Amino acid sequence: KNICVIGLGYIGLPTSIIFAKHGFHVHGMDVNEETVRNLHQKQLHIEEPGLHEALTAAVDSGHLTFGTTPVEADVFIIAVPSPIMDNKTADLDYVRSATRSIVPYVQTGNLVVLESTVPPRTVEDVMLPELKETGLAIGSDVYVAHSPERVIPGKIFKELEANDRIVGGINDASGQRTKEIYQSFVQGAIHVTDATTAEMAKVMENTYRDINIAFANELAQLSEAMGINVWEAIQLANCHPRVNIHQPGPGVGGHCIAVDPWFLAERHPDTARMITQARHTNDDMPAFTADKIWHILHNEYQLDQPRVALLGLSFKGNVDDMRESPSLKIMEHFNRMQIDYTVYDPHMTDVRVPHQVTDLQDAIDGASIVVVVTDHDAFKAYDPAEIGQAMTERIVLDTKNCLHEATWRAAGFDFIRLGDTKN
Ligand code: SAJ
Repeated sequence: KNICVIGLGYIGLPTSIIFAKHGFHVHGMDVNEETVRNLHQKQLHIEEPGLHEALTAAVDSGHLTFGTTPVEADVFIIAVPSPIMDNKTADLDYVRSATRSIVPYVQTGNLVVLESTVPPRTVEDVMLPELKETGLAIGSDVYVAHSPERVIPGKIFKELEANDRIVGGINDASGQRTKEIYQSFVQGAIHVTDATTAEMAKVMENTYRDINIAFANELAQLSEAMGINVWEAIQLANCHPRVNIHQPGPGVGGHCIAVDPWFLAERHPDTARMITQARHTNDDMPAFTADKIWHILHNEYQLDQPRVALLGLSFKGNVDDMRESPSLKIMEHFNRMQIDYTVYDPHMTDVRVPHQVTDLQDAIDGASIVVVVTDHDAFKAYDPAEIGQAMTERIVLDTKNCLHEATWRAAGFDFIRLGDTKN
């Protein structure tokens, strides 16, 4: 069978590769000409373990081609962005235009699958009206389904195969046909339902995480006020067989968990009260973190001309993605509070980020405090004795509870943790 994948980002590209690996002829298309030009030369625009090798193998096998327009195929898979707009409603223009772009190519017997995460009812209310333009009977000539991606960046290939998959058809025939396609590589169970329930289930997963993280962040703030180490307390509470509290931190980043809850809240804000509150709680964490740093510098240590070495730019450990990163928001607060800083990330540099240095040494030279906001493995491996030598003071703030406290203390550091005022 032939598959045409629309959108070659974090989801579309690995999905194209995995279908190609399992014997399908896949044509991946993206409207970004540079992306396609690079892929022709087997060059990547994203970082993901195993991606380059897998891309090379798929292209060399002759099963994977790329272009900037769709082609005729048996199956169309849409994996385009569905971001949030400033008014906290979903921007569905990419989904709409991707659907529109395949209309001239869709023929009787074809299947169209949406993988992008979207507000419930998007397949029914946004995609189907576009697909009607094919003039074909929707549901009997053309089959349509939502099969949301659920993979975590950093482990995409593993999770594509291992995770259970939800398939939501606009009717039974659409669901069954979609299941058959994904069965080629999914080792987890494939659960078939209707399109709107599938959309809801996917958004619920990320909202569950967001609410649970907001709860942890609230507990961190309460713990600071009460002289408790929240990390220790959470660990103890999680010993209970039915408790699984998530981890606090400087905020929730990424393009999924910080976005998808709004897809539930947008049409019914008065009902989605807990969801909306959790979003605000998590969105307030960068300000809470920046305030804490200001307090450390000016009230606790009363430093003359303090400078912060901010470690971490990407939104989570070991990835090179800074979308919605708490680090960016903390820097905005630093600018407003006139806190002097440099930022360093071993996984990424971005010309749009001011005060970014490409060398650890430049970040710590003359710094008064090291603040870790991303739990990169590289940071855990640092030698605090060496770092301390370059600094004017030895203060470290660990917002992710990822550093080894005893080692830093042994190197003469005052060790401060977010959510911890014990002792
Ligand atoms: N975070 C915390 N505390 C935690 C867990 C995470 O503060 O206990 C923060 C992280 O530091 C990060 C953010 O939340 O800033 C999100 O990170 P993540 O690793 O939890 O999730 P994502 O956004 O990379 O991927 C999520 C995953 N969803 C779930 O785990 C339910 C992934 O499976 C989805 O495919 C992905 O969203 C998506 O595309 O929707």
